[in-house]
Amino acid sequence: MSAADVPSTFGGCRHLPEPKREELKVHSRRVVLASVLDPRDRATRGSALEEIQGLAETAGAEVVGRLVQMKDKPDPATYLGKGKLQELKDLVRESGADLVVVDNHLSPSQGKNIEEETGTQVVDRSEVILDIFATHARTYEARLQVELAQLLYMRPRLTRMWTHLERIEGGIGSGKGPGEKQLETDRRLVDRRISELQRKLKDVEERRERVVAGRKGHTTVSLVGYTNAGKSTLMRALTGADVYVADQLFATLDTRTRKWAIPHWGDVLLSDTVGFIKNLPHHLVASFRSTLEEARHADLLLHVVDASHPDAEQQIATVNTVLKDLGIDSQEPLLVLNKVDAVEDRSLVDVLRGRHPGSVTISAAQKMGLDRLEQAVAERLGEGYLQLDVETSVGNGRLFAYLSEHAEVLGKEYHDSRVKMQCRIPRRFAGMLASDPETEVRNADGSAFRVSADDDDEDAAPVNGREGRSTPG
Ligand SMILES: Nc1nc2c(ncn2[C@@H]2O[C@H](COP(=O)(O)OP(=O)(O)OP(=O)(O)O)[C@@H](O)[C@H]2O)c(=O)[nH]1
Ligand SMILES: [Mg+2]
Repeated sequence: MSAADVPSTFGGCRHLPEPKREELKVHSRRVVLASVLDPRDRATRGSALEEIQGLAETAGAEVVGRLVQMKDKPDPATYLGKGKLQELKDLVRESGADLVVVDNHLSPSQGKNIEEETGTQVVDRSEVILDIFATHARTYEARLQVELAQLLYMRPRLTRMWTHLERIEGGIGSGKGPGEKQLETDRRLVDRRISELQRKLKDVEERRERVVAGRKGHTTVSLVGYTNAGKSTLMRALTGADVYVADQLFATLDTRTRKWAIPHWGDVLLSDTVGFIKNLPHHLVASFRSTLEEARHADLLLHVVDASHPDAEQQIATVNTVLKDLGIDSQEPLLVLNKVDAVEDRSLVDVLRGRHPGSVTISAAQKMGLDRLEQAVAERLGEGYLQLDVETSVGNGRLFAYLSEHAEVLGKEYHDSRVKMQCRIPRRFAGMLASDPETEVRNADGSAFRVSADDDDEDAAPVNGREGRSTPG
């Protein structure tokens, strides 16, 4: 097959009737994987192509060849060096491949140059991920997010699609050639669709923000982590939720939330989220902002790690970087070392635990260590709470309303016209209790409760309702 017969991504695409990228690029293709690896990056040398192979196979491809070049930096024009490019061309021919998958981000011109050299269509890592996302998107929201990410990826590549036409048909100094006109039309179409998608997503986001805000009175915990770490398996083990589990990358794209009853603590809402991966296209992360809204507002993040993976440490670092990029790094997540059943050499787990003090080891699949996890979660959640004895008159409706909104009442005793309650309350809401003249507040050990700077929240309504937003009651 010649290059001209192949519907190209980077090079000779003639038609772009719809600014949508609906067709899958990688599915049922025979692919050769190619990667440029920095020789200093010894850690990943052995497993260099494993992740991209997993991605390509999840996207439905058959891998028929692999090629790695050790080089400080990819070639700016052709990605691979000259000799390797020739090798790639031979490999493509010998293996009967019809697609080259490059394990990096390619500039539009790099992609086009490899296509011209090898006579085969080329896609990069981002496009494989986009393909998987497109296949796994189930909800309206996920579909909007994926289409937006696809168009944002495609837009800068439109230019290249038309330059060759320009060369063939564009007149010298005679205004705009057909390629350029077509390009303008396509860009306008793409831009219009991008705005439309952004508008629709904004609506979805606002709806989600309302849902998240509605959970204000509940404690929320979110599962985050590298893709395939076992987040959904853990969600299932803890809540019995019927979430999708698969040995696939990006099995989960939508956030699911379920009730999780933690012994000696109570109910919390647990959310499963989209997994992360290294070199995740930035616009893709941005498109999934609303899905990650739950994680942003969570009281606690559980960072799930596949402890049996040889690159576990690097995956932990990647997840931390993505969380930081998304601005979800105000709290230290609780590290959950999962799949310990699959680790043959236990000393590897000990190394991970040593490097990450406070982490918990579990096997979500075999439901091992879940009680320890629950205990650790209760402890971490408890850090943000105070246990207090609150005594007031039985007619203090405003106080009861305040407690029912912000606290959990663990016990109650009546003495004539007084009532004494044991409460668990987030620190930030505790300060306001002490401001109510009818109420006496003590710590659980009986000592007098004093307000510290941490225990005060400017947003919290005063219990006596004399100023600011008043509590109902
Ligand atoms: N051996 C072992 N396998 C596990 C364990 N937990 C999960 N798995 C397997 O790991 C694979 C991925 O599990 P998922 O729960 O889908 O992973 P995820 O983190 O939700 O993945 P994405 O949604 O793709 O980001 C599945 O094949 C699970 O059966 C475990 O504790 N031990
Ligand atoms: Mg999942």
